[in-house]
Amino acid sequence: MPGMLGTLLVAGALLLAVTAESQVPPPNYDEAKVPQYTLPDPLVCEDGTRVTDAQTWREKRRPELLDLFRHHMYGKAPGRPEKMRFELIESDTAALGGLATRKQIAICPTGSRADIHFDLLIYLPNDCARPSPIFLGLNFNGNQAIHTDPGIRLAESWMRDNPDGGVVDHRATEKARGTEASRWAVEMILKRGYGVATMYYGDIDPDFDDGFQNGIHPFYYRPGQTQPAPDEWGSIAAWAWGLGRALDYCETDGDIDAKRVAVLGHSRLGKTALWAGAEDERFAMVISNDSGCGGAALSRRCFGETVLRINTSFPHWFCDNFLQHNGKEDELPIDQHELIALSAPRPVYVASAEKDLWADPRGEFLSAKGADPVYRLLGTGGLPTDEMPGLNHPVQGTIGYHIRTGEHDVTDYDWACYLDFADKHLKRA
Ligand code: GTR
Repeated sequence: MPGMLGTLLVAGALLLAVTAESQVPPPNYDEAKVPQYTLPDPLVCEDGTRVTDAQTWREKRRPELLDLFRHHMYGKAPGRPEKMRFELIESDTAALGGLATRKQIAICPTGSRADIHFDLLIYLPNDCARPSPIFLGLNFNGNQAIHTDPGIRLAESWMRDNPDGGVVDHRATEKARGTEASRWAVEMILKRGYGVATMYYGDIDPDFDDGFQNGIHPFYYRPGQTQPAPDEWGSIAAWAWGLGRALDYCETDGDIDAKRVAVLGHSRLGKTALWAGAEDERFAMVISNDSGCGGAALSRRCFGETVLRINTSFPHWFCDNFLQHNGKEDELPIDQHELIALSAPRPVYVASAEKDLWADPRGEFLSAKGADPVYRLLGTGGLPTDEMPGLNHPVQGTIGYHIRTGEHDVTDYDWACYLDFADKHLKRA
């Protein structure tokens, strides 16, 4: 009987999900149908006062904006765990034919590897002075997916089944090596003098809606609590929190310059990188690759993916309070240009792709531009263009932006731009 009941419940939930999906209006891709909107001014406080100096930004407006994003969108996350431990699992000073030193670390936030652990994979260039500046980002398919290097440990956590991609019974197999390699220009990065570090996002919180019973969340429930409160962390905030823990590790590794870590991510992990950069000011640079709705793109444009759409497909990404904003983008007290502004005055890069209309490239550009006044107030200069640049014409001030030809993806072109941007701003000491 319980089996039957379970089946009925699952069928019921599926039916509800299908019904909810069918109630979402089709996406708008017509510029003429973008609604009239007024963006909230990042330099006007909630009490109506205008921010005219850096100190008021730092002490009043920035904390206020951060709290608004926590409360309405991503949810608040805990701080650095007291009992956290790092275990060096493996290292090789002659990885990738001698080009790099590889390290694999288990980050154990509770102190016990058996509870939960995040596997951090690091490559550092051998041919350069240490400590190395690095790019840090989460991956979609396990560390073994970012390169064919047989020394990379297979991911151990749950993954969406994909027999063609080497994921069987929700676990990575040998066949899963290198399946995401085109998105990680490892050799190019190393040859330019940077290290690269990555973790599987599913190590932190598996990417499906299970009411937050797996992943990191349950370790933080108060007695009797069974899921995060409406203003507490969803999955994006948890993934961003995991990036902060990887940075904690970097601070302990003398081969890495923890003051020169660029956090980056693609798509949902680009949303995550932006939020990580907002929450954790130790990140020296922030890069959003095709992050779209809930990332760099302005919500109020309702172009491509909308708040209702994203909350319907991915109810676990944001905190529950965000569901109240379905279809009411114009009532949000924030918009995504203010998320980008939370990285100020640190360099931030927003990248779009021509065919990635779902992520609203123009909305991503306008959002980067919308952060510009905050950068100017802080004296760093912002995005040095008023017009959206042409295809494959990156603009790089302290805010960088490009739209490249092609699809929703991370390409070598994107990496070349990020490396140029890093050369400008994260120059090796
Ligand atoms: C899509 C989602 C986007 C983006 C993308 C991804 O399905 O609608 O917001 O995050 O997934 O992460 O690949």
